[in-house]
Amino acid sequence: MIMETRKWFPIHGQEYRGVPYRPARMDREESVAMADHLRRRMNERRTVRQFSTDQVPEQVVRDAIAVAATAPSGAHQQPWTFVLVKNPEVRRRIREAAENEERVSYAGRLGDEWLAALRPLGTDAEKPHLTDAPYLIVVFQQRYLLDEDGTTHKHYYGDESVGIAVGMLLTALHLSGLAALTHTPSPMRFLSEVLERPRNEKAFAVIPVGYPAEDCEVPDLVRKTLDQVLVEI
Ligand code: IYR
Repeated sequence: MIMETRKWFPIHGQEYRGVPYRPARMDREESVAMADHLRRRMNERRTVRQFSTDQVPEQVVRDAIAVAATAPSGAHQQPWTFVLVKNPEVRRRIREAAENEERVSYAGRLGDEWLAALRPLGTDAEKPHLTDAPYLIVVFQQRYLLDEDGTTHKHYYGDESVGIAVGMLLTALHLSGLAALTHTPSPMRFLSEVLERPRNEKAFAVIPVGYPAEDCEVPDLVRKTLDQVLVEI
């Protein structure tokens, strides 16, 4: 038997090679019911900033990352790295560095208009979720591909690709019963240092994952209605 080793990425410049794709068509009722179910379930998702320190099943977190890694990406370059941080000491260092940046941000670096936009969320420079939540998923964007021999290849639509992957990650975590926060301390360069990432990667978001604290509150916000976001032509 010939064992074919498939590379994770076509050799640069490889010609197109198609394989059949024939997913079974879902029947109409099943499709409508699933869409309605997902809409309701996803409407229950809230960004959580107060986490319980309770452990969550690691397999659920790993599977959610595997879901994110199925995201479509520019030229199928899959320009993402997910760093799963469980170590309390590393989480403590991330919290300390993030709070140092956030203090400067909230003290005025963000500017009055931005601070006013954040007021309804009730956020501040204190980031206890970074040490309370049992996991941090730090998502890095590979700005370019760095080969083992040091050659680089341009990545296309990196922001969009990683944004889509993060959306899928948040969806998978929520549907698996876990709470998350999309945290973007700025600037995020300290994450590359603390987590010793290579020079082609830049931090995209820090996502604490866990269960909401027993006394968790979320801001009293409303979502736009479908009418407000959908234009039909
Ligand atoms: N990065 C800061 C500020 C912040 C910015 C936005 I835009 C938010 O939606 C929420 C917070 C922080 O994490 O507090």
